[in-house]
Amino acid sequence: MKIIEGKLIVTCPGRNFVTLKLITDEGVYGIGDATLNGREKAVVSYLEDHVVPCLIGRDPQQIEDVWQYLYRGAYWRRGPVTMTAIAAVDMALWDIKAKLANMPLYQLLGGRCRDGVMVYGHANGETVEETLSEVEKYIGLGYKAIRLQTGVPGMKSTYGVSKDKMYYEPADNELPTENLWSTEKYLDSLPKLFEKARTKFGFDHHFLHDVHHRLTPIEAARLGKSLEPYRLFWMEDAVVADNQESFRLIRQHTVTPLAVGEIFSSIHDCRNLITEQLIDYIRCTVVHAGGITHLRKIAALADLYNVRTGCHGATDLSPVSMAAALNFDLSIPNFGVQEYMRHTKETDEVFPHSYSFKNGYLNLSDRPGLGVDIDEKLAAKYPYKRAYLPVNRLEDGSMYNW
Ligand code: CS2
Ligand code: MG
Repeated sequence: MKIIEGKLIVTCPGRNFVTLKLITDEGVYGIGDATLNGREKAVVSYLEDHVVPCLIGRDPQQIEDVWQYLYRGAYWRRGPVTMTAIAAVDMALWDIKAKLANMPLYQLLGGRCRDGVMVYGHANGETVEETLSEVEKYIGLGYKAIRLQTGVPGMKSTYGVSKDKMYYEPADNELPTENLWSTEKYLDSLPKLFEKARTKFGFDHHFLHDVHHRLTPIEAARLGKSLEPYRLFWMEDAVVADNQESFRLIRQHTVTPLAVGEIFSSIHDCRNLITEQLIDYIRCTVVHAGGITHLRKIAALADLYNVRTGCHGATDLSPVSMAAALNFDLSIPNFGVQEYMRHTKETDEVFPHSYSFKNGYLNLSDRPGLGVDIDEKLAAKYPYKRAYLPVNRLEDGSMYNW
């Protein structure tokens, strides 16, 4: 069996997605997500110009060998562009293998470890009251876990808080918009949100919060400590993790569980965080951390140190990534939670998929492969539109911290 073609499909049904389709001489094909938010075309070129030519004629069944060939063979290792490109190939190859086996991928990965995948949704509002009424909606929909974000009083806009609710899109402009940030105002206001949330809803639901890398280690330590009475499921991305050592300082001061890793591309980005037990949840994803093959190695290392997974699942991860993540989540022992930011109707139509939400859990059907496809004709109706995430400045105009 041979790979005869590698096609890149770029589409923008509300936001940009890059998909790799690998076609074999026997007609079976596999798809992989290759979307890197705001840097989409860099991955398209990496795949089209440098990876696909090396795949033509290769046996798609040799997944590990292809992974090693692309990772070691390039000489230039790691980094988000490289690892997203490798991830797309890896997902497509697992899709092919599972279709050949006529099984959903999670069966090939060892079978189910759980009945469903607990997911968390995003409740966000400009004010505490607005956020709480969003939380109520999510509880009404059956969610067991909810992320709470609220506007920082006195700041014009806050990342993660938008006017649209169930389907908001963080990459909001063709050039980066600029937000202002005040750590002091944030640290004063956030504990009040969780105090009110626990008073109103009690302790039956998991509550999470994303700091989006805005703090220094000692500020993060203070925040973790002040949130302890509200028993968060996790505090995410409290600091940038360029220095893995930063987490030692946070850890010394608080028992609020810590999550990090959505921007990591390799096991080496989190090796110390895991082996020194400095975090509780690792958020690496299939698409940005080298695919299913590499993510399973990260999860296996994490399992040795009681670190559970909590894969990134924002809207910039396509339904192809979501399907791949769910196969992974179902089959590993140390799964924690899966982020689930819903896609728009247009996106769901371009990527018909076999996962569905019920009572706080996502689940997959028995469809062979990853359980997701791409409608190429429909995809062609939505041309690429440049879009970026916002940037942040402190009130004095500097970009220090993150
Ligand atoms: C966020 C995302 O979902 C999350 O946890 O951090 O909004 C993230 O900033 C984007 O997915 C970046 O592409
Ligand atoms: Mg995040």
